[in-house]
Amino acid sequence: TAYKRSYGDRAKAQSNPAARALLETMERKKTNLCVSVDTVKPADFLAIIDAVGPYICLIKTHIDILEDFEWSIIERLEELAKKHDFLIFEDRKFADIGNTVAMQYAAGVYKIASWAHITNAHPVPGPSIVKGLSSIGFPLQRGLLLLAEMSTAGALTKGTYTEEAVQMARVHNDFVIGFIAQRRMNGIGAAPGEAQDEDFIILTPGVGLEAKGDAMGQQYRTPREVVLESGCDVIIVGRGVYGKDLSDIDGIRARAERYRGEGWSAYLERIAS
Ligand code: BMP
Repeated sequence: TAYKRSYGDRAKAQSNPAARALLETMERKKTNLCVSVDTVKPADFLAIIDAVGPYICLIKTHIDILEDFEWSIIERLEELAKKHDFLIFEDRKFADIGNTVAMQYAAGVYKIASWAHITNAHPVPGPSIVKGLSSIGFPLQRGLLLLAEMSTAGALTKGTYTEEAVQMARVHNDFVIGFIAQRRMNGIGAAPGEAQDEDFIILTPGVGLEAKGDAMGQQYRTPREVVLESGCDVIIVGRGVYGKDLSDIDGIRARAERYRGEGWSAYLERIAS
């Protein structure tokens, strides 16, 4: 099965350019770490990205958290992505009808499709959301992740909801490259014998080495649990890396290095087993 193969091997079989580039970057830089930079001040945002850049395959943004947004932040982000060789994932969580999300993705203040290699969507509106986003993103060689599961306590993303999210992805697997989820999704809800060689990339938030959760329902598991035991591909780490003191750049760099190491050794163990 796909998750026992190397990232580099899996890259070769991907037809979506964003999926292929992500897996190739992981193999080349030997990292399955995605850092989520959830900061309010653009200066912190850019300084943290520059510090963690060498250790990551992907940076995850919530661009609408930034205060005093201006386009030069995007230009700087793109320069850092080139300098450190990583991709950009805007965690936009689109959730509206196809016609609306197409405009939200292409236009407005942030013009997400123009700079984010990857974005994500809730499957709740049904296939129209994928159609709408694909009409903008597919010609730009972008990739979409569906939120099949969430990391928070009491999340409604379970059972047939998760199964139907996977079915939706299967129908649009040129543009949908994988899932935000807590475990591997290949083959879920498929008839026996079908979907044998599908290979969805699983990106997993709710990863932390120190805490078990936060005061607002977040739940953390370790990189080892996520990558080795649950078969996920990319660990998404926010506060575990940037911590409480955003000016402690050395600490941030050291934590990124640590999570990279933990994630990568769990992966090596997985493909060797
Ligand atoms: P932290 O590691 O600091 O808990 O941050 C997790 C990040 O991942 C946040 O940006 C959050 O929006 C995102 N996220 C999540 O925590 N759980 C999900 O199920 C989906 C997410 O996108």
